[in-house]
Amino acid sequence: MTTKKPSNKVFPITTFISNLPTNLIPQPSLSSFENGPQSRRLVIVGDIHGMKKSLENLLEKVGFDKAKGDHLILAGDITNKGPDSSGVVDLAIKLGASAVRGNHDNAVLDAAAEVAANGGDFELFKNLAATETMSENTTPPECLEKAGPAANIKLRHGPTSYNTAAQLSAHQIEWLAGLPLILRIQLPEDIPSSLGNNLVVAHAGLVPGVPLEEQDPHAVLHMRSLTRKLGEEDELTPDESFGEEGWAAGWDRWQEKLTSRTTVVFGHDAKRRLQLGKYTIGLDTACLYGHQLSALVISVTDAGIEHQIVQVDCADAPVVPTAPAKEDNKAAVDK
Ligand SMILES: [Mn+2]
Repeated sequence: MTTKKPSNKVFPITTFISNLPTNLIPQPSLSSFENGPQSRRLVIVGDIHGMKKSLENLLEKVGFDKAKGDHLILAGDITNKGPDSSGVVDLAIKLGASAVRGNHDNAVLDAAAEVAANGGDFELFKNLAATETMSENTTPPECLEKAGPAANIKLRHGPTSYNTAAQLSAHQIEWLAGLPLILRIQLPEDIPSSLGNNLVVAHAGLVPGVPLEEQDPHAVLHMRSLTRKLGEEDELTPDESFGEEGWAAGWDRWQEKLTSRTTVVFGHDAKRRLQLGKYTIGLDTACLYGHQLSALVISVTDAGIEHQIVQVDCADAPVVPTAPAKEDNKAAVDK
């Protein structure tokens, strides 16, 4: 068995980009009068990572009410690492939430598929992955000695992803697998908007100047910064490292050059916490590590489209952060 893991893999994509259905998009009160509730809001929540109590507290603080037409959108990394991924997915399904896939959701899906393709024994994979992280002097669990040929499996993930995958039901896995990587939201036009009219949700980021359809799926799940190709001023490549500035700064500069501008709502960058750019809103405020869980709440009034940030303190048992460099080497897929 080797400890070297294959490079990051994107679990098969059923939908790369989806459009939020028109009936879920907040409309000015006059036009929505005949079509349904007038107080529709979009509530977009950053990286939850199975922190269910924090999510419940945030929805309570927002006054989230599905019956009044509020719609929940999750910006990816809904699952993994935290205490109750299954409970969070259950709640998302119950509330009819929309969401995009995060790199951790992707890892959980891939781990589930890997276990299923190799006999379906989650306990074995959890133990194998845990053994990889043990010191050389540690005796492997008895079940591994009995595993025989199965112990030659080259693991694609760390123990956390197998643990989470084992907790999710087939229905929950199916829901996660069906999530798009990019969610496009066309806000009402011809009314003032604090966000513009084109809104996109993507977990990690997008490369400026590249059409949504041509974005690299791996980068959409993992990127944090942009690298400029030497001598090619407009050629930017996505990078997973934090870089001197986040990709969002480059996105904001690019939008200034355009007539039709797009605001991106994203997560993934817990280190930079809340990011309020001109055309970028970063919502990963490190709830997993004991900080805050954040929501972007978009409402439409007669005055136009307005948005605000609502936050709660972490209400779940936090996870101790690992040093990024060390984690990079250990389990590239699970960052
Ligand atoms: Mn992430």
